[in-house]
Amino acid sequence: MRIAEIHVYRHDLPVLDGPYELALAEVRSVSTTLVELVADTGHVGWGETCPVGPTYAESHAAGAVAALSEMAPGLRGAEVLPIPLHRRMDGLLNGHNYAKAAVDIAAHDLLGKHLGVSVSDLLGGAVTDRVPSYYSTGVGPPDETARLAAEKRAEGYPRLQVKVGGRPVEEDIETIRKVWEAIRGSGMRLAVDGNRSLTTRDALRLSRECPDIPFIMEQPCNTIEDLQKIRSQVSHGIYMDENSTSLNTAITAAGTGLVDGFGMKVTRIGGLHPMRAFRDVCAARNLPHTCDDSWGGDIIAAACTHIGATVAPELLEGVWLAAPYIEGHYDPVNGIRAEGGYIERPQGPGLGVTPDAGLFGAPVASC
Ligand code: 0XW
Ligand code: MG
Repeated sequence: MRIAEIHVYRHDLPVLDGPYELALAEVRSVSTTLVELVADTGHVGWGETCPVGPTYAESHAAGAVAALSEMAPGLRGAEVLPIPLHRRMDGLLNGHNYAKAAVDIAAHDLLGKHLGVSVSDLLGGAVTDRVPSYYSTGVGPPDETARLAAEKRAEGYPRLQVKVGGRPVEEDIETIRKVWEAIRGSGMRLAVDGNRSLTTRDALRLSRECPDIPFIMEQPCNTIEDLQKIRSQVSHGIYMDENSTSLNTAITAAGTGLVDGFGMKVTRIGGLHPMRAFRDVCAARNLPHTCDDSWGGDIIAAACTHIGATVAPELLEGVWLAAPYIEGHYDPVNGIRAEGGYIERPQGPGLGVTPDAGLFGAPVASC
């Protein structure tokens, strides 16, 4: 099966009840990029990549469209199999994992439909049909964040991620303390995500002033060197998120014992094919991780759910969805939702979701 046509679409996703506050960004609306691959068999596959604004990671929406437009002509006629496809993409463009990921996801969808199997089967096989999610609060006032934590605990979420940073560390510490009061004893796990924003000084304070609260610190500081600096000085576990920009970086972080786990994004690492290798490296080192993305609609959500369903349950920290912050679904029937804090694995061949392409308007690039 070979690629016959490629279409690229842009679509806006306004943030419901926004903005979503990150330490280094205020997100009111994001622009997602969708890839539609049409095969010579007539099958159609969909992919998506959706940077959460231009400052969260080394990616931005216009960059995704530019990278895909650069690669598209050279992808016509390519075999729809992950290894030759990634080789082809790497021969057309250096880097830009987040754009290549959209093609990789569409290829998995296409291949699954062609073979009549789900994407999780292509990735080795699902071990569950009910995948845990986690809720992410955004940086907010201590009392409001604690109220939200209690609400999400009551809804059934097994894990909460509290965003910190971009303000005095005392307010972050107060927030963590109040959130813990709201969830302690419930079994809900806690991650404190600085999204690169903390100085090592403040990261050390945050850990030292909450010695009794069993959270993990997710990407507290900006660089790998900062993480190395605080590693031996904190008693809390450290997870890497934004710094793990490739399989190579993730292998080093896992192999050298720099981190205790990862917040991993499917598009940052280049798609489901590298994500599968990442999953297996983490399994070999017994390291927990998420399988999610920075933002996006039903396509990215389905991709994250399928890979999440293949992870050893004791190592899966959860699949985060932007769905609670987005109005509507691309697929009005089988759109991906978290209910009671868990996500049903989509059924049917490929990703198991069929977007209403009419939502996306005319393609911004086609060949
Ligand atoms: C919570 N997320 C998965 C969504 C936001 O875009 C940021 C991200 C993270 O963990 O950093
Ligand atoms: Mg994170």
